[in-house]
Amino acid sequence: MIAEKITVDSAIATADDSQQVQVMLMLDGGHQCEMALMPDAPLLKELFQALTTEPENSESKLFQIPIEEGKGALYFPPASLVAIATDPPVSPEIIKEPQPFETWEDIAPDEPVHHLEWQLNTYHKLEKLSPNYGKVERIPHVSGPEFLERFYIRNKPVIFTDLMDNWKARSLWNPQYFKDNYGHVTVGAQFNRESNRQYEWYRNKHQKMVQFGEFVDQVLQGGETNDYYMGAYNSNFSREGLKGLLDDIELFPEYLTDTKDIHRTVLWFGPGGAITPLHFDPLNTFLCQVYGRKRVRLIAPYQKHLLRAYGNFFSNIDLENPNFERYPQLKDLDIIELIIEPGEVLLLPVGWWHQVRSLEVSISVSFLNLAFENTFDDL
Ligand SMILES: O=C(O)CCC(=O)C(=O)O
Repeated sequence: MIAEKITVDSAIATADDSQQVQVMLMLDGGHQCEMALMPDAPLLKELFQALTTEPENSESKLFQIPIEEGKGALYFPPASLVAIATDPPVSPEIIKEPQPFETWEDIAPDEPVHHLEWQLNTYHKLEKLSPNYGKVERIPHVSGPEFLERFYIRNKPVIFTDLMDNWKARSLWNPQYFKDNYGHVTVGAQFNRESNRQYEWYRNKHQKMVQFGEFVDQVLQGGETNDYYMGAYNSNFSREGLKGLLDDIELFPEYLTDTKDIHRTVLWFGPGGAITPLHFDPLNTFLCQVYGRKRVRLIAPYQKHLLRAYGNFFSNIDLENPNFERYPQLKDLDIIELIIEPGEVLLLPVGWWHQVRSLEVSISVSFLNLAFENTFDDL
């Protein structure tokens, strides 16, 4: 093909000649086309864009450039532009290929939060395909790495049946033992819980100090009730007078940090009928059942949006009496119900909702000092 030079109608540039840039376009087949443009002319940007776009990504458009004082026009597709020469050189800003994601953020709104719910429901649906869905395994202890792999990192509850076999507490602890050996010690417990459904949220109002012996009498004589409980936040393992109780429990060397941590170990003691309302913990914990049995109702974290959560960790839903009329979404809730027996240890994985009822007078210990990463983002 014969090389041809076309001079373009400079009417497309502005009148201020001194600022104009002389632009020479080299086209396929040796054609050249010369024109004068302002350095910030949109056409100049588009030409550079055509030059830097891969042919397969270039739009199916034609450049149309007036020639011969507007009597004619030169048409060419972006892909036929081979090079651009300018005098003087133009700023790199004009040459820079546009970054699609810089502009995408401006035009795409944030995803509505209900899209997260779609994702959570999808995980739930997939999990339900498993024949083991909703079952919590009961197993003898496994090595630390196996526990990590099979349960901890998978955020999967499990019950260990033999972890407490070497605990003196298993044979020693009962209400009478507490009274006989620690009855004189002042301990923390919650009272008057039946006057207020949100007794965990308003826990400070209900927390009182009492002689351990008096509390034992109340538990033994009061029958089934949720009115008083030595539950969360009692700090009783930190009390000097109760230090002896720590000698009766053992750490799980493969799963827990290697010293007894009085600030991250909790003593639970109360009558049948004591209820810890529905909540989740922002870390993994072990609930170790020493005496009596507890019913635990569990809800997987991906059902959180059904639970009317408040105060970061709590829910207004009572899993023992779900109010389907008021909260119709509860029909989609899958409640995993299990009973932990004396000597069993339940891993309550981070984020799992749980509501716990003591089925009879009950004593438990929970550990928060797991040996694996157990600190997560603040809520
Ligand atoms: O045993 C209980 O009453 C509740 C235990 C519990 O909720 C927990 O350890 O987080």
